Amino acid sequence: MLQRLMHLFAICLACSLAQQVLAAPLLEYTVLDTAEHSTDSFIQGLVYENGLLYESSGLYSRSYLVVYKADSGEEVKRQALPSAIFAEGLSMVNKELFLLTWHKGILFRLDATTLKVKRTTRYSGEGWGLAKVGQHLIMSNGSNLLSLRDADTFNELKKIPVLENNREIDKLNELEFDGSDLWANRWQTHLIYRINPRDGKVTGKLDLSALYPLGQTHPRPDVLNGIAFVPEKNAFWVSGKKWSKRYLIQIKPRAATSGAPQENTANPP
Ligand SMILES: [Ca+2]
Repeated sequence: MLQRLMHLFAICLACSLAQQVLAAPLLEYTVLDTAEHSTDSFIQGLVYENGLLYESSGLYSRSYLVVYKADSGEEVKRQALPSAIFAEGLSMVNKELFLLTWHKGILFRLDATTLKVKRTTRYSGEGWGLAKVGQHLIMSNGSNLLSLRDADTFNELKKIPVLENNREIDKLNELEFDGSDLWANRWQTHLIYRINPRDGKVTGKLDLSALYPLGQTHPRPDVLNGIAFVPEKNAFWVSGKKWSKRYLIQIKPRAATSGAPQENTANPP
């Protein structure tokens, strides 16, 4: 009996070690800049274009869009959204903002300058994150299945399962594309996954637990959210729901090893 248990233990240990070896590498990063971020913002989507950050903030009766200068934080434009919607992911296609809603199944398409709604499109299921990937859009819905969509009609073209060493990575939330890789944060964690958008394979991950504003108590900071790629600096602005800061981070090219990532608090995506 003892011999059998020892054998079983050895198998479990070997499997555990194999999983660690085969897991996507933990990426290192450098903080290039730190700026103020509104603690009113239940940040969902974050998009950068030509020096401006476009941010969507969620919650019913409190959802809004805001545009501000990335360097100074100076507000350029703000638009409250209908009280019945819970704003979610945000992306930009040809000067038009695409905004998802959590449960309504409505995609809002807004003029990126005036923030006025130009038209709406329906989709099925929940809306979480959104990013422009080449000529298409990729949308998350809280599962491990990303949805590749036509950027004009918003029709689904295919589903992309996200896998890390054959393990499904679900709760994928805010998305960002940097020209070659797709980045997705996993809701309720401090992790951002680097994903090959063609096959859904995880090729690396970032643990941003060190950026969580532990010293901030009023209001209590919620989860990591919001990723916006800045091509001029080859870096990303990242922040979180009700965080008082946003951070410009640059990924270091080499991989590193580290301990297990931390989980965080629960709230809507
Ligand atoms: Ca984004």
